[in-house]
Amino acid sequence: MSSLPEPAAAAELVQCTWRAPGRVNLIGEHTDYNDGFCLPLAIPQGCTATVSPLAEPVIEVISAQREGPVEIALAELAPGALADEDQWAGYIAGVAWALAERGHQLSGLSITVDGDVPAGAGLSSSAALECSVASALNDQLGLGLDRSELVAVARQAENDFVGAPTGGMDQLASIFGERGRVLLCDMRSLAVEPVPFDLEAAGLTLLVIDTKAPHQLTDGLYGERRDACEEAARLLGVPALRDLSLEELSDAMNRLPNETLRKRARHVITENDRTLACADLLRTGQLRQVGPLLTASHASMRDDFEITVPEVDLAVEVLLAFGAFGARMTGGGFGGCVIGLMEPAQARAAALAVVAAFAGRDYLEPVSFPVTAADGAHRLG
Ligand code: GAF
Repeated sequence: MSSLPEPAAAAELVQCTWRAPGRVNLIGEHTDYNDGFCLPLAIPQGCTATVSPLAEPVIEVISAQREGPVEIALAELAPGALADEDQWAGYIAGVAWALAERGHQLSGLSITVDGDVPAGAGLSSSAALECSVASALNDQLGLGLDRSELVAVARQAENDFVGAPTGGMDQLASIFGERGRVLLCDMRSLAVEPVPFDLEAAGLTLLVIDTKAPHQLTDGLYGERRDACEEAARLLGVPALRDLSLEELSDAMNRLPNETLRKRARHVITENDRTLACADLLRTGQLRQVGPLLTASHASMRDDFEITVPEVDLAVEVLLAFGAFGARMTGGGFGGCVIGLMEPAQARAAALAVVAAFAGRDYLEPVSFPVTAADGAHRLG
């Protein structure tokens, strides 16, 4: 009688798969939530999300890396709905929630993810998850969202569903990434300028050392840094620290009431300046010359923003001792990864030297790998 397909048959009709990358931030750390500048690159490691329809009004989340599945009724989809052991699914369910919050009609969906960005290493495994899922849902549900809207959806999932008060750089990099380019991101206007970063042509390696020192963005320390920056901006009478130039630094230092606020503000003001200087050098193909800016950025994160840990400081020292043009921690900090810009011939010896130095101090064994600038979110099938 009815010409409608059976639910099970409908569920088999369509599915789509998208991949979105993690990122390395070349420079411009903790500047994004200060309306400032950052210079990330999308990396080859990423997350693949496959979405297919379900007959039942539920979101089913399956991860190749986790026990599961996790199932949430559409009617119950809200921040706080997930049990403690299912929190990992929040980055995925949160995207569906963000779409619903924006008025998009959801139906039952199965979402399967599979990623190879090391979790908790500061390489934005969470943005890779969110952006692959946002892109796949956009496609599957025919929502017609553009890339800027996808960034906003992914960020809403992270900020308001997962509860990590992050600044948006990671989602921008994951969606807008371009092979052979870093992205100069203006985090006030959200304008993105791809800047050439062809490591192979320059005869360089960007080596990542995952120090295995755990890193988390929901443990309060990240939020504390953010609060301090906002407090400094308020006391200095500007909308955000982005509004202060290097020329205004010494006046700002005189006006802030305590050493902690002075250090936090000095990091952000000098980091914005280093990031713009770095983009200027890269525009004219001077890749080696950015090295000292990377190393200065690390010193600023270590001494002023105070977000490094002994493992990352040691890895940076060893990379520099082994001839890196520049080295720094990348990402939110308090652990995670270090990057070193170096000659390919030096990379292997440097990586082995980091392993040896860590073994001597009883740190966990670090893992290293080179990265290149890769494409942002794209459809696989
Ligand atoms: C994390 C956050 F998610 C970003 O928004 C950014 O603040 C970064 O730390 C530090 O630059 O990756």
